[in-house]
Amino acid sequence: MCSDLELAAKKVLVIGAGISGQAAVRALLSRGADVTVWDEKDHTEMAATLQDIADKITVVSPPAEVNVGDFKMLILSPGIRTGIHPVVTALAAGIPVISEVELAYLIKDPRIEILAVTGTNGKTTTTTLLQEILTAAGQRSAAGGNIGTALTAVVNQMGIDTAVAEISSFQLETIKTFRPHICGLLNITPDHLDRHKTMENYIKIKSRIFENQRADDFAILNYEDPIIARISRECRGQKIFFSVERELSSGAFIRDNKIIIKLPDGESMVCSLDEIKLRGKHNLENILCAAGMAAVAGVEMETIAAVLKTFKGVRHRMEEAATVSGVLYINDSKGTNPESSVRAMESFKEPIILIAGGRNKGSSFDLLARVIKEKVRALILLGEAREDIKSAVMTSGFTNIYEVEDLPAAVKKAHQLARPGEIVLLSPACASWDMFDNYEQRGDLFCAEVQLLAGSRE
Ligand code: UMA
Repeated sequence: MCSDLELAAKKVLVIGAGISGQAAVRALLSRGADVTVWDEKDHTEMAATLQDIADKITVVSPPAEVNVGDFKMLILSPGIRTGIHPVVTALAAGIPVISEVELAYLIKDPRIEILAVTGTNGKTTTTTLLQEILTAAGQRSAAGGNIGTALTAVVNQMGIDTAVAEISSFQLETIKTFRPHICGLLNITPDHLDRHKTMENYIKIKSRIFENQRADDFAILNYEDPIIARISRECRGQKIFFSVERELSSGAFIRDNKIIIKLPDGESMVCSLDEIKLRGKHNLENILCAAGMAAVAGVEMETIAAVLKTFKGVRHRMEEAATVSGVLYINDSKGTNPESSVRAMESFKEPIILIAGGRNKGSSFDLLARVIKEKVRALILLGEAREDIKSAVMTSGFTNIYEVEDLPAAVKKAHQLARPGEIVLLSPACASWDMFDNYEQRGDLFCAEVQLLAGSRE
């Protein structure tokens, strides 16, 4: 649709000057585009992040207006809703509006293969694991997308053959031609409904991961997810299912405590479940998805097994922060929706002191409340959503609740309450955006506070 030549001197408006916007700006500039950046943040703050290219771009933020009609294309950062003023104006005027991920797809060297992972939970673990497997197999790959490095920056770098892309619903909302050769779809449960409004709309957006696939592409799909089972009918690629519950006639599954991959060219045993480091059924799903994608990409079973035996997971996802006075502190700041936090709690047999709360993204806390009743000894709540969680939890009959103002106070409270052998789990079930820039910042602060506790014990 849009080759390098077409971008030369083309007037492009990039909306949002965060990680995605900056990567888009740099990729567009290197192809000769005439770039303007719009952001709600004021100029001075933005100038710092774009300092080295400030003289090559135009930067606009309110109260200054941007004349959308001047542009031939808009590139949206994922955090930008399509309902905001410049986007609505562009759409009404018929100006193409695409996500930064679509831009990455359009500008990439056609030899770079895209392997994409989406789903409500488990994306980062699966993406990271898959990329590590590809690296172990000697493939030149890099991970990008919702994982913290913009996909545009990844495909813009020299010397890679494969981009492993973690893709969010925000990024899929405004794709046009984005077509991963192999995609993995982990699960679909309610999330981001404050933005996507209805579950049906969220499902529709998630299913866009395979909307441009053709018969020679592959989709690795969770057999046990009823929503995925339904939308998989629309998939035109070759469908390969994975299941942690049952043996499948083909695909990735567990038999006699062993991971099996059965593809048209034969069946292989990858490794025994006792040999893998990650805990929890949800992680087994992530493993089957990554292993299935790697197998389809041609990686040998021995290589997949070798990585599975050493892979310990990703930061901020069930990360062991420290053990203090016999209490294990777990940073699961990436638990940004109720289902994710439920999975985290279900991974432990020990009593849990749970720290939860943040910004509600339109979720119901009913299931979370039921699992809290079953698994949690004390609940510490903070952030905007604390009243919503409190009321759901009290309805379930759980009353050992403490409310605090901020995360350091939550860690202190947890330290007072926890007994040796128990778990202190930060798994907020909410976005971080009421108190932090992102979940990484929230997790880092948690780990730092836990380290202070550990230091004071020495
Ligand atoms: N901004 C506006 N107006 C708005 C919203 C944002 O002007 O209405 C501006 C902000 O002032 C800021 C910039 O846009 O300067 C931020 O853009 P952004 O929110 O799209 O964030 P990026 O820094 O570009 O990071 C994004 C993803 N963030 C979101 O989707 C919210 C990152 O995912 C991703 O890693 C990064 O691109 C690189 O691809 C984070 C995330 O929270 C991890 N994702 C959500 C999630 O996982 O639940 C979807």
